[in-house]
Amino acid sequence: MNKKIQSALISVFYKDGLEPIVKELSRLGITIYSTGGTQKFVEDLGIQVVPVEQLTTYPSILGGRVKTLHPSVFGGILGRRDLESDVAEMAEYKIPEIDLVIVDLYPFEETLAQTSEEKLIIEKIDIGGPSMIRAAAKNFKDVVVVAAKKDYAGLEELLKTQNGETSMEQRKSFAAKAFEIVAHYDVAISNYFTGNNGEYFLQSVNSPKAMRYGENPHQSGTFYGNLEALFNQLNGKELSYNNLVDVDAAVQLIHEFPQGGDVVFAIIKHTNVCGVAARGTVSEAWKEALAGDPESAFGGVLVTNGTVDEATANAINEIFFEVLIAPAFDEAALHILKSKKNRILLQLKAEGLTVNAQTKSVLNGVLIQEQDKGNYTEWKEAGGRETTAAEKADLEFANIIGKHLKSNAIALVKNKQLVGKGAGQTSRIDALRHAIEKAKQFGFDLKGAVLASDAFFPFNDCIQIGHQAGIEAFIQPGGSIRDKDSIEYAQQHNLAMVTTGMRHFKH
Ligand code: 93A
Repeated sequence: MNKKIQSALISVFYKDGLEPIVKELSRLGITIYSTGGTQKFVEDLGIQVVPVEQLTTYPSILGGRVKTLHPSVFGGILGRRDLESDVAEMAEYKIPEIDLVIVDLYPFEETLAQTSEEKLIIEKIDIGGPSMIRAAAKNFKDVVVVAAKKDYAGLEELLKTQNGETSMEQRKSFAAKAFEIVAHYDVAISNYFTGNNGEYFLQSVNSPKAMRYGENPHQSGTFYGNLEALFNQLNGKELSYNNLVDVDAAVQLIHEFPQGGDVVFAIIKHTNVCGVAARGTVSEAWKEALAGDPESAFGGVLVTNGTVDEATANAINEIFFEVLIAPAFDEAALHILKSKKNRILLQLKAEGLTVNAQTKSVLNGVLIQEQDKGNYTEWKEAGGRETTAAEKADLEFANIIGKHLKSNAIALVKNKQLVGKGAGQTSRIDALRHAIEKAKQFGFDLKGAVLASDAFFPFNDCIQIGHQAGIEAFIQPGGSIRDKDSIEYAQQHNLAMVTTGMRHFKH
């Protein structure tokens, strides 16, 4: 329902930006109530103001701690205009309606950044301001609330174009922003009291789950979030902190391979893929994933996008692993896999992964970033020849695997099987050397294998070493100022090279 603003209460800490709004209010003949400093600012513009003291019948007391905290103010904001008993009470106590509340809170965070003196900080905890904001936002059916300077422009526009009228939708949208602002403000205060760890806030937004311990037994650990939406746990002990970290890596990887395409099986160790293969059946994919690095697989987290059948269950039952994740398990497979009561079996729900952001703690704060979605922005054949169809399939596969390995990462793939990888190395050459060594250790001939790199080649050394090992097709983002060194090498030696335009650092 549209409502016309007839009165406004303005109480702002910083007065800048207020002038055009006050002028609009005055033009529209809206009664303005204000607190001390704001009152002076408005009067200085030559505009009439009713001091809030006239409503409260009190002066500002306790050094300004109590200015607006009074039934006449809160009654005027909270009174329901369409409720007979509210209207009657407002008349009885002579409470005027307040249709618009504009507040700019005491700058708590700014003060915190400037001083460590507790007395000064505590005085900057605004009580009246957030209370008025909450009251006005609660009564959005009748009241407009502007709770931060950044919303002044929106209000001004609205006053100009709608002549003081607002729709229910607009008032509700202001209310939503207002609650967000107050929530943020309170979190900053709570962080100050709790020592900046934000733990209390996290507890209030998610249901925390204490872990047995963190990464090591002497570290405590807690998980915040919702696993039930993502998995049905069919067997095994409680997921540990480290399990969860690896399960995350496993699920992020398997999401790259939607069901209905290749059947993929992957083995994850310490967040890195140590074995992965795409095949026609789950049991073949498992066999080839394991063959890629049978040594590392021990104790890993296994994941597939296919249904785990009896043959696969029998095969994987022979090795020790912590967790197996799959969208479905055959009855017979479950029976076999459940033979070990600690073994964690997770049935992955299709749409369960809802969080789009990654968080990481750094110093006194938290970094948040979007997840690394997509694999390449372009497919540019920059080498001495075009890639063959088989190479292209392997390059695409390798590129995805490289994205899920810790930087610096090199993935060597042959026939959609990871045959060697180097991950988490401080130099790209080391990552490649390691990858080649692993491939040789498990008997792979790298002739016809392809190589993916998570970031560009600054020199042509990796191409040379790869070429010497038998690799003839490469995929990398490109973008180095010395790209041409590796491209020229590829052209001179008739090697295929694809540049993707998309780097996949993972630190
Ligand atoms: O100390 S308070 O929490 N007590 C109050 O009753 C109160 N009412 C408004 N602070 C209060 N305010 C805040 O005063 C507003 O949020 C605003 O930041 C500031 C505006 O004061 P002035 O108009 O006197 O500059």
